[in-house]
Amino acid sequence: MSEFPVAQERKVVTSIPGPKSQALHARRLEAVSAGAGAALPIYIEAAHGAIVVDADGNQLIDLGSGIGVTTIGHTNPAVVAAVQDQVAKLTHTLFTLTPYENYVEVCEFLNKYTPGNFKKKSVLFNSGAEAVENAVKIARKATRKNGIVVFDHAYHGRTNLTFSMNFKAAPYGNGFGPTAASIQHVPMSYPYRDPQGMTGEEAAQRAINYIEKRVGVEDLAAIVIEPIQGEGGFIVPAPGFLRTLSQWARANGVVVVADEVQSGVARTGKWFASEWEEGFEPDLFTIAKGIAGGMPISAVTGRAEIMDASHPGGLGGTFGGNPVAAAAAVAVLKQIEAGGVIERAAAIELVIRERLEAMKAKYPVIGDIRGHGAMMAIEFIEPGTLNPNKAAVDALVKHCHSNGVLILNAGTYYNVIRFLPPLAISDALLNDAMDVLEAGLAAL
Ligand code: PLZ
Repeated sequence: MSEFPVAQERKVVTSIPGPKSQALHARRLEAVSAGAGAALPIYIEAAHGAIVVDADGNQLIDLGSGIGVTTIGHTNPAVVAAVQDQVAKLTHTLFTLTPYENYVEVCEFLNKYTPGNFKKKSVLFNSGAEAVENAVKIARKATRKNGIVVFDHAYHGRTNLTFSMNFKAAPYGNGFGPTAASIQHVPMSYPYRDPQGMTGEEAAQRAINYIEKRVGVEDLAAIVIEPIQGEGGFIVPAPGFLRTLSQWARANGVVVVADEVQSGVARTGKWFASEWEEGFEPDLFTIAKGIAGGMPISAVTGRAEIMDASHPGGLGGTFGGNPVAAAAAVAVLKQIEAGGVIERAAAIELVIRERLEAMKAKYPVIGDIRGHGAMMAIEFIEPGTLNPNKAAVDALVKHCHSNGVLILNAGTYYNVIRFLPPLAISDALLNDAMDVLEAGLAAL
């Protein structure tokens, strides 16, 4: 990790948050809307590789990547070089007015590396929510139908349409006005909480029964599903669930949208998490977060005939596929294509899984360990029950933060700790972070 200007080591030099962060936070409380929360109010000055440096000089091990964004690592040298080069050359034209090459190049990459052996096309936006909004527009336009099915525990964004698609009304939607119409939630496959022994096929049939009764197929445009749910708690559906759903959708003329905003782009040890399920064939993918090493850009990629059903001028936005963000995306995608990145995600899983399984054997608050690659999670319970244990998660998150490990919670019941480290993290740093976590468990 010597390519980074900051030593890849954990260093706690003040209380966390330290005095400089506390002063900045006081300013923030005066200036910034209360609507934007702050999970850990330490103010970050720099981040390199897998280390985040705050205003007080504390160095934290990053196990969150800004919620799965800096997958390639903070200030990945190729990304920095590509951005610096691009920003000095061309920062904006608006692609739909006067286009430029790297937008097309990002689309070519995504068309090639998303799963599905058919002709694909892409269109670029700025955020995950914007990609999901547009995937819904595209599916509705192509099918001339309105209904959208989403799943329990889902998260798709904070805009009016996407907060209406989230499972949790609080905190995302409640009080923010009328929800969007024609959206129906159906049961997800949640192996840890479903009836014992329920197969993926059975869980899919349960969802299909809901869809057929509550929505009907006549007006159903699309099913939108995260192949591994992110905010919901890294729920990995039982094998057979996604395949059965997509086969049913195909037979009924329903578009399947895989929301890979959190799970995509090398995160899970595959290009896209949808590949973990044999026979699952999404028509459209929404992609964001990890695609550009921290620069804001997102995409909808999928079947050419569905993507082309939208009329010229129907899709777009001023900043979508901005050339500087696109340059960063090309730099990330080239590194994944060159090899080693996806393999690193798989290797990280082995380190995390071994440590977590050992902890699970010792600490009965750990109910479940799940995930793929560098997208792993622990679900906490009250020992001997299935009752969610939010208190344990809160205590552990606090312990990790105080000891220089940046860790994120998740889950409908806030009882999940998720691991989304940058893939640039070394085994030594990962183990150091796991030692901190384990000390917190022992102290519970
Ligand atoms: N779809 C699957 O995970 C974003 C939310 C952070 P945006 N998840 C992190 C927060 O609290 O706002 C996400 C996701 C999935 C869509 C989105 C939305 O992506 O880039 O945040 O709009």
